[in-house]
Amino acid sequence: MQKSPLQIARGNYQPKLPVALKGNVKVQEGAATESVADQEEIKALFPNTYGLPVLELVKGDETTYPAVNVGVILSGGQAPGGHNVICGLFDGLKRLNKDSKLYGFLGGPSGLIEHQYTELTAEIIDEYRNTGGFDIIGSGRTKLEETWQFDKGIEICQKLNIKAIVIIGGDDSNTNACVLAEYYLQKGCGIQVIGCPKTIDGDLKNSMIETSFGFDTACKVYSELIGNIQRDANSAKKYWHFIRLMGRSASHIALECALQSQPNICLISEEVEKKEMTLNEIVDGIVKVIVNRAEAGLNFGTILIPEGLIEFIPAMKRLIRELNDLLANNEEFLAMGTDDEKRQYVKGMLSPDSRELYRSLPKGIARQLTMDRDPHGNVQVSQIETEKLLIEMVAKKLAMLKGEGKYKGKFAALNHFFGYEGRCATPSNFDADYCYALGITATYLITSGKTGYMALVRNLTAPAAEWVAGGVPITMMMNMEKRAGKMKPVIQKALVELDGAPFKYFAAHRDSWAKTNQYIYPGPIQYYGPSEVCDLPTHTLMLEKGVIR
Ligand code: FBP
Repeated sequence: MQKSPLQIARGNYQPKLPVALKGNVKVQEGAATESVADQEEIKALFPNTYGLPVLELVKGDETTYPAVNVGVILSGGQAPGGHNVICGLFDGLKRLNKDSKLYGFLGGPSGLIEHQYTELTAEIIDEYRNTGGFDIIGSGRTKLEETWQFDKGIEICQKLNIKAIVIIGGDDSNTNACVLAEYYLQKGCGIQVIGCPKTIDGDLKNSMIETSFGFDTACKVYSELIGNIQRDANSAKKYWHFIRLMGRSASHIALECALQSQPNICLISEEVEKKEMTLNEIVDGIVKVIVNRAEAGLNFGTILIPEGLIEFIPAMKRLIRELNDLLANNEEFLAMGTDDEKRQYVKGMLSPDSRELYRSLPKGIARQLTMDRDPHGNVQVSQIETEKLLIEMVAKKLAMLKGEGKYKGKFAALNHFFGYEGRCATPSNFDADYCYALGITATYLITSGKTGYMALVRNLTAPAAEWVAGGVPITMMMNMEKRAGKMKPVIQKALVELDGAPFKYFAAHRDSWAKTNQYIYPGPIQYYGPSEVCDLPTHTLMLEKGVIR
């Protein structure tokens, strides 16, 4: 297979390892833990995995390890660095005992249930070192949550003599990893389950997990593109660019990209919700900036829009909730032939306020709101073209103002959506190093017999050598939330905190970014060169840790 020079060079890159993971390592137990909320309920649901201590990997004595077979699963959306978690796991296992084996379950969690797997050999692993994507074994969104699925997992693990499963996934997949760990303990089948924090969305973080892997690379790719667009906008001086960014519900990606590129506007869904803003108020805010810039002769600019925005507009949220309930397993709706038929049906079923809102939406957006849900029953926000909706509404408002003589500028808009462009990018040094360390860490959690833990690597704003590795009990991150009408134990999703340092920094600067051009052009990810160019973590992390202010 032909490779680019960068592919070849990255294949030879040796991820930087924390000192704690070099040489002989032992697991040190810290204090017992509690879940972040709803302690009694979580304890009752997880009698065997609740209250476990936080773990830290420290220098240990020379030990011999028996060979162990491990299975690995990639779950959910792609995130740069996934391959390196697997490479770290493979190298870690082989380092401790060359007879250990790593099996990859194919196509995500369904591979475990359907017994689709492959043994990952050194030859395969070497092809994927420091590469983006999840193609080494594929990923999927099947939810692992029913006992028959867990039992199918036992069957294949017994057949392959697998002692531990590593699930690389987001908050929902890690919640399910913990349910699986608990079930296997209750059954006494001797299969451990370890999770790893993955998602470009950046919403799997808390007091123990500083960031999920993939967020760094994805944001750097999007920020490069935004910077390039800003340079173009500032050169041509004729377009407003409406740029929607992936990230599902949370606005971490949009916020991080704003911090890296300083656009004229960046909407933050969490703020929209807090201020209970309507769609019209959001549009008015954008129009105000456009009118002001036009008065200064600047008929161009950039606007970042988090993909989950519309779910945070209270009236929209109500409409989406009604649609979720209405469309769940609705055979009648699915059988309808035309979009018009479906639209009429939906209108007939909604409450008066939601009906009014639904009717006011452009047909395309209304149709997107009724498209297939994801396996968790959520609207697939990546399919909803909010940027086009905003362009249409802003254009209308500006035309009205023009008619009234209140706007004399020119408005030409272009829309963009950045998501899939960044999810499989070659991992930045940060993600390559972080993920490899997570994989090695998972190895030690397995060899020390732990289960129900998430691999943990902390102190990430320091040089990689000083990173701290260990494990956090997944139950510690859980609370009870309503999902599909039922209270369930889940890992708390981290949304943008409006009193957190990243948002505060943005809020303190956004007015001046709106008025004048203070664009930053981050340029492409650099893999080789000075550390201050190549190894920097995200602005979000550096602001959160007080490394920058
Ligand atoms: P995960 O939460 O599984 O990591 O997925 C992240 C994500 O890229 C979201 O940002 C996006 O909304 C979604 O996946 C898109 O899903 P799909 O890959 O199914 O189109």
